[in-house]
Amino acid sequence: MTPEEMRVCVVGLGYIGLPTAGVLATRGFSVLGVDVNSEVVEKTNRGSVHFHEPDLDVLVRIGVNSGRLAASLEPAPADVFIVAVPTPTGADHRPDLSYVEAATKAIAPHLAPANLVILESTSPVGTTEKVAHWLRELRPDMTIAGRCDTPPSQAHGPEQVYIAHCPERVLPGQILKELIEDDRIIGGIDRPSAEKTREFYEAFVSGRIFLTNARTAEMCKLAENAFRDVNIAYANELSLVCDRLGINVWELIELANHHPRVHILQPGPGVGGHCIAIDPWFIVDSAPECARLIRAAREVNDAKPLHVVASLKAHAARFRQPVIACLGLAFKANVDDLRESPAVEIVRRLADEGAGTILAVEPHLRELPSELADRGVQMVPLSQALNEADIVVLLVDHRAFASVGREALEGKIVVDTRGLWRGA
Ligand code: SAJ
Repeated sequence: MTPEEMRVCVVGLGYIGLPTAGVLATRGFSVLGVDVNSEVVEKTNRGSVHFHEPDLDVLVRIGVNSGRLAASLEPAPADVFIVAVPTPTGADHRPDLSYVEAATKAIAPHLAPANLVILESTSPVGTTEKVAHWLRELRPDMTIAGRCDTPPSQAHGPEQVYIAHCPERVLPGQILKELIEDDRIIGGIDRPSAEKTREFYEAFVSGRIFLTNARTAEMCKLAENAFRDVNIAYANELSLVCDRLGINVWELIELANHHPRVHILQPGPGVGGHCIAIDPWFIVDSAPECARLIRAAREVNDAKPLHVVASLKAHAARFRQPVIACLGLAFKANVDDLRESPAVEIVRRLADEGAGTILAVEPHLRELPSELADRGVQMVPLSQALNEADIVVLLVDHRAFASVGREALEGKIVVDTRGLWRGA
C-alpha cells in the first residue's frame, strides 16, 4: 500500500501525536487525529496548534488545507492506529496506564483484520502485552498478534491485528526534525508485527530502524531517559558539593570536560519535562530492589529546587521587603512547556513561604499559570523585573536572557542556576 492509500488514526494530539499526525499528512497519508479535549480537536480542524513547537503550525495548516489531516473526538476505521497518549505517574510514582487503556478501548470497535496498532507512548515494560491482552478481551472475534496459544493456522496470518511498540525519542524544540531523522527502535509483540511496523515507519523516517521485541523496546526508551537523568543528577550533586567547598562548578565542569573520556552535563535548578522526570520511576517501580542508582538520581534531581529555594530565602532574609525577580518558568530553554518545571516549583514555594515580592518573567508565555497568579506572583517584562529586584534568580537559560548585561545586575544579588551568565 502507498501512503496515499493508507488511513492512519493517531490517538492523542499532544506533544508527540500532533507533530506525528502533521508529518504523516504531509507525507500523503490520510490522517485522523483523535483527542478527548474538544478545544484541541476544534483548533486542529481550524489548522492551528495548541502548543508552541517550531514550524508545527505551518505543518498542521498544510495538512488540514490539503484535506489529509482532520481531528475528531472519536476514532474511526483505519489501517494503522498510533497511540500517543500520556503515561503519567500517580501516587508513589506508580505508572498510571489509564490513558493507554482508554485509548485501547476507543480503537477496539474499529479494528479490522490486518490492522496495525502502534503504541508510541513511553511505557513501563509489559504495557504492549497489556494492550494486546485488552484487545483480545474486547475483540474475541479477531486474532490479535502475540498470543502463544493461537492455532498455527491463524498465528502470523495476514488477517491478524499486528501490535508493536515504537517509542518516540524526539526532543521538544526539535520535534519535527527528530521525528524524521532519529533512529527508531521497533518492538513487535511478534516478528510479523515488528516487520509490518518497519514498513510503515520507512515511509517517513530517514533514520535507521532496528527491530526487537516489545519488552526490550519499552526498556530501551526508559533506559535512555534514565541515563540522562542519572548524568544530570551527577552534575547537580557536583554543584552542591562545589557550593559547599567554594568552587565554581561551571569552571570545574568545563575543565573536567577537557578529559577525552569525560562529558559532565550541566547542573540546573532541577529536572523537568514530562519524560526524564517521570520515566525512570517506571524502572524503579518494576524492579525496586535493583534500581538503586536510578532511584537516587531521581531523588537528587527532585531535591534540587529545594536547595535553590533555601539559598534564595537565605539571601532574602537580608532585606526588609525583598523583591525577587525569577527569570524563566519553562522546564528548559526556549520552549513554552511548563510540565514538571522546576522553575515553577521554585516560584510556587517562594510565594508559599512568603519569601518576598515575587516577579516572574517568561517571554514564552502571555499569562501566568493560575497556580502562580493565585499566589500573588506578578508577571512583568524583563526590564521591569531587573529594575525592581533586589535578588535576580535565573531559572531558565532562554536565549532572551543571554544578553542581560553586567550593568543591569549591578548591586543585586544574582543566583544563576544555569550558568548562563558565568562569562559576564
Ligand atoms: N537538563 C539539565 N542539565 C542538562 C541537560 C538537561 O538540567 O545538562 C534539564 C533540562 O533543563 C530539563 C530536563 O533536564 O529540565 C530535561 O531536558 P532534556 O533536554 O534533557 O530532555 P527532554 O525532557 O526535553 O527530552 C528527553 C529526551 N531524552 C534524552 O535526551 C535521552 C528526548 O530525546 C526524549 O524523546 C524525551 O525526553 C521524551 O519524550 O522521552
